[in-house]
Amino acid sequence: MESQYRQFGSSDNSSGDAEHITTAQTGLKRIGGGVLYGVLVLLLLLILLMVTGIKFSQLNKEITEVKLNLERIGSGGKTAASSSGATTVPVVLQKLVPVRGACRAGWVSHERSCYLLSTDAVTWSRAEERCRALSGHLVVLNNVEELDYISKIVEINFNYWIGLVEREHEGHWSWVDGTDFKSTPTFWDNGQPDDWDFRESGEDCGQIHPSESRKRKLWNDADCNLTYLFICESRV
Ligand SMILES: [Ca+2]
Ligand SMILES: [Ca+2]
Repeated sequence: MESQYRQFGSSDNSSGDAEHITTAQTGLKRIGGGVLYGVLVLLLLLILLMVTGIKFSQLNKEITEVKLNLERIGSGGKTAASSSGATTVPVVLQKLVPVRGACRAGWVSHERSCYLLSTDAVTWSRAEERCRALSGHLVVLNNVEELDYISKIVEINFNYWIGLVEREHEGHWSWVDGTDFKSTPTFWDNGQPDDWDFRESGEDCGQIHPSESRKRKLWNDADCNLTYLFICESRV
């Protein structure tokens, strides 16, 4: 009886050990499963973050395009601010075939200046460097006649950098050749300069806007690090 009891007891112990081992193994499996699950969740989160990041940068780009298009449409039919602060009806112009005159090959002549229209898009600084390397500077629009001439010879659908830059502090615009900004009329487009804060580095460089029809180009302040075509000017 005692031996039976012992036998029974011993058999009960070994079954208990087996159960402990099985429970421990199940526990380990669960922990292993949990870790694997955690790693998978982390991986999924990483992929999600990467996809969201890519989507956000695409969205950023698209918003920029939409904003530019809105500005373009806005400038297409609305009145524009003139130097006197009054509003004027957009001036429609005839396309002009530019002539070389006394200028170097590739440049076109108007009054006492020569102009070069770039065929590639670069940042504002690079554009000014390129003009200086050619003994000129980004175009300085001294008067409305010069702006109208430029408006007649550029491609109407593109933006072009001009020699206008905001240096020292916000709101202090200057011409690259040292011409006093206060001495020249201004042709900011409606609502410009807006130093659009969507751009990380603000908008400190001047350009002329594209438009749907050939008319007097108006100015916009843009992010200097974006790339656009540009216009150089040099004396005859
Ligand atoms: Ca000029
Ligand atoms: Ca702007």
